[in-house]
Amino acid sequence: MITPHTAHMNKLFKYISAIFIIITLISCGSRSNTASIIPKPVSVSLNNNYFTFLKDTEIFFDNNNEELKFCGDYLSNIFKKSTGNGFKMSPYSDFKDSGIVFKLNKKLKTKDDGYKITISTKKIEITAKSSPGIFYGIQTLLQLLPPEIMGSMTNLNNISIPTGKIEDYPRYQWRGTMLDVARHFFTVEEVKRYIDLLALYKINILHLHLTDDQGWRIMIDSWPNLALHGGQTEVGGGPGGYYTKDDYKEIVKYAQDRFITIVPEIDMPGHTNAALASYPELNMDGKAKPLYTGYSVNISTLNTRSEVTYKFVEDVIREIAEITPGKYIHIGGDEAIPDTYGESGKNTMSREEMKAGYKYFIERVEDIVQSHDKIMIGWDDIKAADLDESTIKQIWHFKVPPSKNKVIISTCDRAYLDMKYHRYTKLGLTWAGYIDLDQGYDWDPLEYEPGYTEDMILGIEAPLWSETVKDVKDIEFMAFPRILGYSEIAWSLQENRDLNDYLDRVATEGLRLDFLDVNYYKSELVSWINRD
Ligand code: TNX
Repeated sequence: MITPHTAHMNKLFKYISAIFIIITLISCGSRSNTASIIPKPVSVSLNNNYFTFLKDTEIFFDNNNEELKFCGDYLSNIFKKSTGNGFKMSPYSDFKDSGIVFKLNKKLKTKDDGYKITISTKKIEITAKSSPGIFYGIQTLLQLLPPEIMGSMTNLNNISIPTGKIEDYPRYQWRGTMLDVARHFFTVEEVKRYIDLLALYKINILHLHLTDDQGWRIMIDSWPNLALHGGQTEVGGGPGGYYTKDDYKEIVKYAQDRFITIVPEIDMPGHTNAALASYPELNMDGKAKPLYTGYSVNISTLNTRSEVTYKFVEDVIREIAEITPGKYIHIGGDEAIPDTYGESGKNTMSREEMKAGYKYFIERVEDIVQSHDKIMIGWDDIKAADLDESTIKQIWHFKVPPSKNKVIISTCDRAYLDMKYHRYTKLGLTWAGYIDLDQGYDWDPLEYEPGYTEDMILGIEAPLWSETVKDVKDIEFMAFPRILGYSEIAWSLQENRDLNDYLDRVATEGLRLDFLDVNYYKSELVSWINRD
């Protein structure tokens, strides 16, 4: 029997259920509308349908384009490794209505390196102005997939991604990191592994710090002892090593395929003990120095007033320029006025003469770099010289007022990957402070110093000095997950960035890093997701 009371209750029940359904729909909608992507794209709009990858899913692309072919193979190989099944690559003209499509469109409205992804139930289309954009689109796509996709043979079935649209482009053109292969030497394979990981986060610059007091790591044919003698040890006295020119070219090509430019650094006139140990004529007192395996800085300088020095610089820069397709050569220039000089502790120049010699050196080396059609980069110490406007300053510690020279921001208290995360971190140094994920992430390069505008800043670079970093597991521990934040600072719009939202996405990224077998730091700031 239906009493007025039960009728009322039924109505109430329907009403409550309706509200419940609406709330559920709204929350499902918003859940699938957001995605955990690092660096955060400009805009993401996903909905409730799905594209499912099948055994016979094909990639369609302009098969005359080698870079796009690389992109297709790259995506296919990741699937093959984790599911046993890669994708057939087919010419664009064969496309009917379903599959994955890479499309280049020079007129696409986006910034350089930008891309758009449209996902429908039948088709995933990545469009970009040029191939790097397609590669970055693939990285975003990979982050929409289950983390298992980054692992090997994990029995994945029915892999699907939500339909929708992503539009994206980078804030800065320079999205870099630096690896110090001088304090400790890393093999070609170790560097390649690092490059693979960097590529996942749309990083496009790997600066290699190739020479320092403790080791010279690249063969220079006209001065072979640099590598043969100066490369035979490292911090702590280990065996060191050096890259042959073929090794270096292999690294350059491996990086280039992944749209990463290698920027070689030959640090001068300071940080040159390995060179001074290899050739007596480079020393002010004409005597070769012993090899050095400690980690003090400010201990060495080339003789800035000797013509032999400039013959040496010309030969080294020429040989490096010949094997470097990128536009840039970094000449270091940091910490070049030693506190004491020579084995006896005696300087053959006064401090004032050394400062004038430094300025003269930087200006002359700038001419040499430019004569080989390269753009010079130096650490901010080079502001002491009168620089050509094409030269780039890499800011690490000095306050550098805005000038005609573009800058790369690498401030040591925010962006140094060799600083400890906190006081109990085993690896790393502390002189610039502790850098946990918040300190590393929560800053805006534009606010570095008043007076800078966006166009004066090329971008950011996070250096990993390797005094305490000995192998690839150590590299991973110091770089990950911090480097995800640097990739986001360099790529994502400032208004799209938020620390708590970033820390949530790092948690999801932890699952992918697990499948990639990365030895990353489990910051207490992140609520890591337990896989079971
Ligand atoms: C300063 S940063 C250096 C390096 C050290 C580093 C250690 C810079 C241009 N010079 O030589 O390795 O500190 O954190």
